[in-house]
Amino acid sequence: MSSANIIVLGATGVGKTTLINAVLGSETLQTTRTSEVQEYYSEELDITLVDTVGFEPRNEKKQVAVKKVQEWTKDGIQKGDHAKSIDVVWFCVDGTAPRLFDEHIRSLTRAIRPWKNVPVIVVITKSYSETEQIRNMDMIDEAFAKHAKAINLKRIIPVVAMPFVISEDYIIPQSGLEHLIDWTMRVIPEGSEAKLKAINNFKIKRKRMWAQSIVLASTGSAATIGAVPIPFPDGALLAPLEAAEIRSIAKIYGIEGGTDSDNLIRMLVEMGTAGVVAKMILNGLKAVPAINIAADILNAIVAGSIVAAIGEGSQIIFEQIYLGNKSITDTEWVKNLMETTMGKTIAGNVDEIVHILQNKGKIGMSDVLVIIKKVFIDKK
Ligand SMILES: Nc1nc2c(ncn2[C@@H]2O[C@H](COP(=O)(O)OP(=O)(O)O)[C@@H](O)[C@H]2O)c(=O)[nH]1
Ligand SMILES: [Mg+2]
Repeated sequence: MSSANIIVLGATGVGKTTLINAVLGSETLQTTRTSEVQEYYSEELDITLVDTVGFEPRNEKKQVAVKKVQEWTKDGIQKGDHAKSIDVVWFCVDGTAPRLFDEHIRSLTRAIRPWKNVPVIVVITKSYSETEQIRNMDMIDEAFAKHAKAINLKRIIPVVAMPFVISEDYIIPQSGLEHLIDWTMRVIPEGSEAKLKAINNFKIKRKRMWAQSIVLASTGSAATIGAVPIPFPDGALLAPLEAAEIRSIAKIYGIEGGTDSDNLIRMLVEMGTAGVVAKMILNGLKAVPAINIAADILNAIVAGSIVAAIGEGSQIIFEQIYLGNKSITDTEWVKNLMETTMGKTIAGNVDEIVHILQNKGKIGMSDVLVIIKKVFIDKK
């Protein structure tokens, strides 16, 4: 039995399930499965997130979501069964279409009525635009002001649960999720102090996971851009993509918006585009006589591998800075670490790619990402 249940409410399509997946990641243990209410237990945080069927649009009389929540919590109320209590509510609002129907707030009030004073956190999902975030927060503040007696609103938190790829050189990474966890743990009635360590571990693991999803998205774009049937294209071709990748990972680690971080990011991009890495991979692959693959496929593998290796190296560097083990201005260290990481990663992984290629026979574009993902990303 977990120490707290967090129930996730809001309209259909606002991103409740995506949010839960992003917060809990692969360590999630799904303990129930009905179509209306699903419980996910996090061992790490010792909390259960409860996913619900969405509130219906205006004027819908059935109130399925409200009924299901009330049903789910019945034992909690009548028998004092803590496993079915509500300790915190995440009320989700879509940041790209933040029409906050008064009906939805009223549904929320009904659904949680038995839980007097339960803390409510409003989560603005899909908060891709920072200017809209501010407008949305004001609007939500105002909408909830009318319900101040019925709803114990603690905080409004904008989040991005999944990276949003706008174009090949523009990715909006995850954000706000740690803030959400911090506030959630803070408003859970007791025991949150003792969990500080667990929360920190949780954050580090999640950041790694989020960084990996950025690397994966970038690697896919790189393979597509790189697939040209000429001797390996100019490294500059990948520069905008690498810059977006590095910047997004940096942002996950809170490294952004200063001269020092700009310099660091610029340095990493320069290292990536210097072409040394590309040559290493290319030579490694071409040196194997048994392989006879088309130039565009070869280039796609090389481009994907470069971007995967840069992403991996950057993640390690940003994590060390985030943990306070290294300083952002320690450029010597960054340079050395990036060189060794990329060298090691690539040397090791090229062998593995060669091995896969040798055993695979005909390789198509669709195999490229699968191979790179398997070699660079999955095994970590
Ligand atoms: N890129 C991106 N897509 C999101 C995010 N949150 C939700 N979505 C998308 O929005 C849609 C609805 O999300 P879902 O979690 O199923 O909503 P639910 O009905 O509230 O559970 C899905 O297509 C998600 O992929 C996000 O943070 N980033
Ligand atoms: Mg859902």
